[in-house]
Amino acid sequence: MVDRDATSIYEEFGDERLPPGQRRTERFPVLSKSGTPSWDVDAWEFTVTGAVENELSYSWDEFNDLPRETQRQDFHCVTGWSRFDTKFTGVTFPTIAKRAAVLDDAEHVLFHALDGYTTNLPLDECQRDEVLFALELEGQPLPSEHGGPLRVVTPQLYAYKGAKWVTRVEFLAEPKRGYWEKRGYSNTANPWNEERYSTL
Ligand SMILES: Nc1nc2c(c(=O)[nH]1)N[C@H]1C(S)=C(S)[C@@H](COP(=O)(O)O)O[C@H]1N2
Ligand SMILES: [Mo]
Repeated sequence: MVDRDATSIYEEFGDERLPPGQRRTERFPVLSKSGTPSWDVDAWEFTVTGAVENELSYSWDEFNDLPRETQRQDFHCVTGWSRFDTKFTGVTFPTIAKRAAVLDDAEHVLFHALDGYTTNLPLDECQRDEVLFALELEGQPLPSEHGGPLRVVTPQLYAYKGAKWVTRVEFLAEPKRGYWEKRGYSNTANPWNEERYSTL
């Protein structure tokens, strides 16, 4: 059962569901900068910090009590593969942003992860229901190599914008570059415009 079919969002950006220069795969490759970090259910904490009225902190049990939905999404990796019809269950970004009461001067977001990875996005790009903090893949707990226990997915953008093993969301007035954005990958990362590399 899917609450939201997000596989048609490409219609906002292009005529083809498969973005230019991508190959479709049925597999789900793993791409991690430095392997899978370990985590401990008792020590795990998810925090929301920065330009918000309410800084938030959730334990694993508390995060699991948040309202969630199941979506069918496509997944596009900047290295050239796309995986269609992937079922993720999680908490939408707007659900979290609303609880934190994001301040007016917040315009950017930096996601932080257990492996030291970071990735940045404009707030507008995050404030859509398809941006999910995913807890499950195909109805099962998210496998650790794919970012379990919790990852972000951004089906409208290349997948490096979705931090695996996410533990902190930082709201910012000024943009800050994340791990790949500092290393030459695009800040904007729209697959239908082939925004793979930074032009600056
Ligand atoms: N924490 C963290 N998140 C990450 C990465 C990473 O190395 N660390 N890699 C990114 C990249 S480049 C991609 S393509 C996707 C890969 O997700 P997958 O391994 O589930 O396919 O995760 C993204 N999120
Ligand atoms: Mo990637």
